[in-house]
Amino acid sequence: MDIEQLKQYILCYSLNNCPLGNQGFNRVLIQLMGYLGHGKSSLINSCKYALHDKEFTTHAASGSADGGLTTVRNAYPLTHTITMVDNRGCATLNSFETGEFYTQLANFVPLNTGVEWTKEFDDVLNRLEDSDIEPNFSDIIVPVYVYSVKREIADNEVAELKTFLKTCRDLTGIFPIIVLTHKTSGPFSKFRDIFEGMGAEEIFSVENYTQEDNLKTLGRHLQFLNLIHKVLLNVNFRMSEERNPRKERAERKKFLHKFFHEREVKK
Ligand SMILES: Nc1nc2c(ncn2[C@@H]2O[C@H](COP(=O)(O)OP(=O)(O)O)[C@@H](O)[C@H]2O)c(=O)[nH]1
Ligand SMILES: [Mg+2]
Repeated sequence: MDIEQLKQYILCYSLNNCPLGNQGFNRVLIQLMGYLGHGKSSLINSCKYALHDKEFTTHAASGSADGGLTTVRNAYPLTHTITMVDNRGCATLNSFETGEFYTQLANFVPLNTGVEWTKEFDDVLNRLEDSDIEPNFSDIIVPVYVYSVKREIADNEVAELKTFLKTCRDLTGIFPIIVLTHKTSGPFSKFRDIFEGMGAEEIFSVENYTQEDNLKTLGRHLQFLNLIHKVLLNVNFRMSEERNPRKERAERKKFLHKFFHEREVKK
């Protein structure tokens, strides 16, 4: 596909055209995860720029220190079917942070509203129950993990990340697609090898468009369009089988209950 065909494929993508129909899903939710400052917001801005091609605009505020306790899990529609979600970043991958990530990934935290991070077991359970008031089961979730190659990575961190990524796979049925950012500022091929060793199936290295440097080139645009295209290929693969959105939501909820229960027991 050339760049125009690629754009058209993405812009016209509809779950209704899947071989078995939409099966009750109406949205592809690209869920971005990753440490603070690794380029999640910039990736959203870059994808929107590559797809819509107007002037570069900062949709997702980038570079701000959002280390507070409350945050908004912002959703940015790319097309009528595809939405990117800027999940709250974290600083480490301890069981508290991963628990918050899994809850966001499983779609049990509402979009576009302020969200308190919860440490207490009761609060965690209450939040899961509250999510049943307006349950969301019509999103097909695709996890994307963002990592900046400017950062060092320690051996114990590799082990933690491997477990984390595999859990994300179990939760969504898709191994997180890896996006290595700042590719011209670090040893991206070293990180490719590391993530491949963790079981990653798809690894993209990108230089995000930023306020400072948003000179549009074909290769740079293609990085982001190819990423979105790969997301849709994963969705097509999942949608080629019979699915039950309500049941899948229930499975995710059971998973979270088990995770938080085990964490509480350890504590
Ligand atoms: N040169 C370069 N800068 C980037 C890239 N990705 C993000 N940045 C910059 O890194 C900083 C943090 O990025 P941001 O998107 O806010 O990270 P987030 O916290 O994960 O959302 C910002 O100043 C961005 O402009 C990249 O691929 N290349
Ligand atoms: Mg951000």
